[in-house]
Amino acid sequence: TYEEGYACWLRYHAVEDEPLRQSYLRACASIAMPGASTVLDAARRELSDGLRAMLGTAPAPASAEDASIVAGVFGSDPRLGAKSLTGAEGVRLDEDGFVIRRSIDGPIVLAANTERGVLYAAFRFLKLLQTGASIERLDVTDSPANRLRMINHWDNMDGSIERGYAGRSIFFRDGRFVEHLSRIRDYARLLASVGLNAVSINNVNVHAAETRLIAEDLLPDVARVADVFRAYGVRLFLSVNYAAPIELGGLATADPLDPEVAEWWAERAETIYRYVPDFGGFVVKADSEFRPGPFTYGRNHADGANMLADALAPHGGIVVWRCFVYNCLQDWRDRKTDRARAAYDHFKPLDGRFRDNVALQIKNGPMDFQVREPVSPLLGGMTNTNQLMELQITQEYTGQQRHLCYLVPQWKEALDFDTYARGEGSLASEAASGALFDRLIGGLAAVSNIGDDPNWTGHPLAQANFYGFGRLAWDPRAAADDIAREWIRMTFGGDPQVIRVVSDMLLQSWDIYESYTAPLGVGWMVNPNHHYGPNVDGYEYAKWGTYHFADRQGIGVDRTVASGTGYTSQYHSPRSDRYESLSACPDELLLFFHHVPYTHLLASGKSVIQHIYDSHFEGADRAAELLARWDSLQGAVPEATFREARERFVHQAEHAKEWRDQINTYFYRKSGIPDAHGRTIY
Ligand code: GCW
Repeated sequence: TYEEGYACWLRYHAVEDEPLRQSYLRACASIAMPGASTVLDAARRELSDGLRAMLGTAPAPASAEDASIVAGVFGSDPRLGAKSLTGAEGVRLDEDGFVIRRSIDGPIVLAANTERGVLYAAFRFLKLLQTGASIERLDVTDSPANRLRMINHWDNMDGSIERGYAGRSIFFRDGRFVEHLSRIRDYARLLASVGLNAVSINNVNVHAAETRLIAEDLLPDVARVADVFRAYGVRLFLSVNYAAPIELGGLATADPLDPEVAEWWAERAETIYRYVPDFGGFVVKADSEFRPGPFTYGRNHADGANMLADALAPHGGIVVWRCFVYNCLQDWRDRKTDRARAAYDHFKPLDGRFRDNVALQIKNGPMDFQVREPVSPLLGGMTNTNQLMELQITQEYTGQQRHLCYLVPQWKEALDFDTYARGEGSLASEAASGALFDRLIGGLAAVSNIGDDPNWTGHPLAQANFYGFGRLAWDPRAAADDIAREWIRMTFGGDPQVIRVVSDMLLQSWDIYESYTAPLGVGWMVNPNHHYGPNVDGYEYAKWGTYHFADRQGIGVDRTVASGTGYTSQYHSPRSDRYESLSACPDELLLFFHHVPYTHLLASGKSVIQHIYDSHFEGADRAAELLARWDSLQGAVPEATFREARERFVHQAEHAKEWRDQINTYFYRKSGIPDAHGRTIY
């Protein structure tokens, strides 16, 4: 049925273990929630609906003295305790943090510093029941590692979604906002349930129609949507067009240092806040892929961002300024220009010159969400500037939600990456959260993978990426396998076979996808424009400067200081030395950093060419096994979900063969070196 996939991980399966259900029922017999507000109402509704679905009965309303669950803001009832900055074991409790406590025979207490924290406590409590935990005694204290936990939509007002693979926009249709907001409300619930607290609803490529989102005629609609999100603790942001003063305001310039321009933005900000008092701020893609920006006026990106920041500052808004700035027109003969260098080259010199309410949003890798990239050296490269790490949930280069690719392990590698910015142990996740350099604003942002498909994400298992991003934005230390297992339990229930099979499939899927696509970190062997399917030379003969430089001798991009673009020097030592050295560079990134002959021996002991053949033959076989493993779950997962995923696994198995054959034949013909095992290469 429609609902099966629609509810995602909030399906609230009935608890089947009877003794457990009885113990839950006793613990959840009645509830008191002092206070009234839209956010508290949401928390109340979630608890009541969730418990009813799982236990058969919702808790009865009661007074705080008698209730078995007491939930609310610290101090709003004596049983909730006083406002507190630390929880169990001295854990810092920030504005979104919460505690869940229960001592023997006492009530269950869900308490937080803010109403939003209470909502998060409610979802966490429900999750304990969803995952079959004991709630006899509870002492949970939790606080998010990141202040900003954000989703970016690339939705256009005509209803299309740039790089969207799950239907049309849930916000816009035919140039207007959708009329009914119930789906947006359901979306807000999903965001809040994993602790996400910010959303930008329109594409960073802001075209004519979306430029008008900050105009008076559309702001009432923006406000309606913001109201829906606010009830779930989510702040709304808009992507803005840097040239809006010209295109919307009729000014002659958008020069950030022109006082008239600054005044225009200040006035715009004031107007926006009249409609949306807690408006989050602006997301800006400037001077990137033909979008306008401060470069047009000979200004730099600090000039550009600060002017907008000053307009928002009086109202508490922030500017999320993207660092995806590069020269996208590079001649193939030019071996010095390097797109990977660009973000660092542009922004590092400006470190310390951005206002406190600016955060630079940096893609996890220096190129563009490839299957495998190193971590951007800008994370941890700047010490005096707020940073956000940008991830891509939508699977632009990772199978477009037709292939299975659970991205949490990839994100974990980026988050756990040691930047060495302040010596060993300087994790990229802490550069992003702000903890590394004591910044006030920090966090994670990610490009959404949802659309109006009945199951939100097209591939039913792609919901795990949406869920996983939320979990990591809250707690970057969470483990990929734990996240997978809890998502499966909440989505499909507690069948051990389903948990085992699906978690193995998820956890291996990134590796499988990597093995049959572009090898050893070189990336980009896709069709230009739509970015799907194998096309080894798709970018090699285009002007975007994303070459792999394969010729009859070898392949790879020389990014060393010694003989290449010098990109490796953007990292701190010893990271930089490791990438610079041909022998120390990790195999999986070899072709990202070095140009080598096909006969070069990897650390694994294989030659590059034999590695390409082996990984592609194995990868295609493993893709076919995914289908067989999924088939073993027929009857154990909902029928609609089974079918939707099966269709995709059939395609993936076929498409993986196409990848295998195209890549293998290409390198066989370039190198002239046959496969050591004599397998079929066309
Ligand atoms: O990955 C590229 C995409 C573009 C996108 C751009 C960006 C929104 O192919 O579609 O534009 O990145 O991140 O700005």
